[in-house]
Amino acid sequence: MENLVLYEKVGVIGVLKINRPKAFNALSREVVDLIDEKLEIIKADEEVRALIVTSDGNFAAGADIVAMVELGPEEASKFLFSDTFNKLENLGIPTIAAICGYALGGGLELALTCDFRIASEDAKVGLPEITLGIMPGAGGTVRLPRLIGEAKAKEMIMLGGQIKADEALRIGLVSKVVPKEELFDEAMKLAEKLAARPKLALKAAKKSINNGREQANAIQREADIWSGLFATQDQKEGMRAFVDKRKPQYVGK
Ligand code: DAK
Repeated sequence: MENLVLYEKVGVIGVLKINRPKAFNALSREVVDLIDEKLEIIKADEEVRALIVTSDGNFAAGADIVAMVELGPEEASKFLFSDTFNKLENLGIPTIAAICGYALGGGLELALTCDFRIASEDAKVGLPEITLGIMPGAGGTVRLPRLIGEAKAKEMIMLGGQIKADEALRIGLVSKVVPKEELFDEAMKLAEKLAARPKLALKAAKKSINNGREQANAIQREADIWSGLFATQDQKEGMRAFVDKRKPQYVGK
């Protein structure tokens, strides 16, 4: 069977790779569970001093729409992503998302849980959930406005468009843009720099910055609002239209 999530250590740097290229690395339940398993391994490994989260080709085109289409609100609320995303956000070591190609929906939300984001020139990022009749539900409405400001976040979330790497850099969504072939080396360079800093001070600084957010309730409330949308006809229509490769016809119900 295909290994959907790869993990290796390069010296003291952990490298976590999503490996579902045929579906543009869409995050199925299985992919998220495997990420969670790897995070537990990383948490328990005192040797790992920084983590790079990346993929080849496309970072991740969001949660698996095919798996979500027919979910009802209760099932949607059990479709847990946030526990894993919160685990990544609160990892005691620095984390870097190295983004190439598409980072959309849950894919961008995954990158938002990392401490740093570096993009390749071909990266396109966005939260297109609104175009599917839903909204971001794995931290996007909470983490994105904090990072880039409410007005720009509302534009991205409420219009659902994609932005290119240079625009992502301009608005502070990523901290660096490099040619695609240099992306991994650039992430590695940053990881090694961070790994050379004193680990207890680094962990404390990260914890203190994250503590200032007090966002746990907001993330849970977001998930509740998100799963409520699975009772609407528009969610079914939006996701069915994606699967059928046609334009959705929304009715506002
Ligand atoms: N899910 C499933 N399959 C996907 C996918 C996705 N998100 N994105 C792409 N694919 C699949 C396509 O169906 C297609 O498969 P085949 O037809 O070849 O079998 C293949 O990948 C290539 O896609 P396209 O043929 O569409 O390729 P294009 O180059 O034309 O377009 C694209 C690439 C990435 C722009 C397009 O595929 C696209 O728009 N994808 C959907 C992007 C999207 O809407 N993402 C947001 C999904 S919603 C939560 C849990 C999760 C979430 C929130 C909360 N809780 C538990 C609270 C997250 C939700 C989302 O992420």
